[in-house]
Amino acid sequence: MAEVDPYHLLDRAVIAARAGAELAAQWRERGIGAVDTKSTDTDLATAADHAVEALLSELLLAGHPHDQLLGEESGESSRGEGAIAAEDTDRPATTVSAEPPAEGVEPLATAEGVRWIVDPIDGTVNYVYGLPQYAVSVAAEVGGQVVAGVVVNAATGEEWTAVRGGGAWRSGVRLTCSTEETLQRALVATGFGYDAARRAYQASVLTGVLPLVRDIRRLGAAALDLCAVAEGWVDAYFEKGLNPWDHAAGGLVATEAGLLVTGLRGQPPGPAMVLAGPPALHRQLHDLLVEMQADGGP
Ligand code: LIP
Repeated sequence: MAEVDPYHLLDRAVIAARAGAELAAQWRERGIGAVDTKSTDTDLATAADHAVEALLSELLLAGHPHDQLLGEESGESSRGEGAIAAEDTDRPATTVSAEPPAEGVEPLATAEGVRWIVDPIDGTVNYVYGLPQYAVSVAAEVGGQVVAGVVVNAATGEEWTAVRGGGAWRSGVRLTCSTEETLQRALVATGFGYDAARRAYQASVLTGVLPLVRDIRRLGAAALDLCAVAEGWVDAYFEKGLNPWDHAAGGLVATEAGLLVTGLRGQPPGPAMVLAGPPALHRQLHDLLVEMQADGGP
C-alpha cells in the first residue's frame, strides 16, 4: 500500500486549475472557437472546453502513469494501473493554495492511483455568453472518496480549495456556511437540465418550492453554486441531473464549510439529486424535495 498526502494532491490540483482558468480566459478574450451542441441544442461544448480539458489532463497525468482522469469532454482516461507513483509520496507538500495544512489530516494509504475528476469549464452557457460565472473544477479522488478539490472562477480568478478534514478556504480565509434555520427565510440556489421534458418537471418542482423559501437564485454553474453556499452567499442549493465533474470539488468545499451534502432518502449526492444545506435547514429542504419528488421525473 502506498501513502498519498492530500495536500500534495491539492497542490497539483491548484496548479492545473489555475493554468486551465488562464487558458479559458485567453480563449474567451480571443474568441472561444467552435461551439458544438451535445445532448440538446442548448447543451454546449466549445473548443475551449476541449482545449482546457486537454491541458488539465496533461498537467495532472504527466509523470503519474498510475493516475486516472474522468473529464466532462473526454470521459474516463487512464495511464495504466497500480499503486501511487513514488513521486506522490516522496515530495513534501509545497502547498500553492492559501490555506495551511490542518492538524489531523493524515496521509492516505491506497493501493490504487488517484482519480482526477475535472470539469474544464463548468457553466458553459455563461461562458459562451460572457456571463462571469464559469469555473474550472478539479477534484482528487482516492479509494472512491474525494480528498482534495479546487474551483477557480475563470472570469474573476476567485479560488476555493478544500482538503477533507482540513476546511474550505478562499484567499486564506476559512469558510463557514449559513446558520439560517428557517426555510421561509432561506435563499436557495438551483439549476436546470438541458432536456425540455426535464426542465418542465423541474419547473413543476420549483412551483412547490418557491412560495416556501425567501427566494431562488439560478447562477448557472454547479461548482460555483456549491462554493456560494460554502460562503453563505446563499443558504442552500439543490439540483437534479448533475454529473460527477459538476460537484466533485465544489461538494468537498461545501462539506468542509460545514454543509450537509447529500442526495435524497439516504442517498449520496449524485445524478438523482445534489442537496447542500446547513445542518439546521437541510432536513426541512430535504423533506420538501422528497414531498415534491424532486429526484423523480425525466
Ligand atoms: C452546468 C451545471 C449547472 C446546470 C447546467 C449545466 P455545464 O454544467 O454546472 O449547474 O444547471 O444545466 O449542467 O454543462 O455548464 O458544464
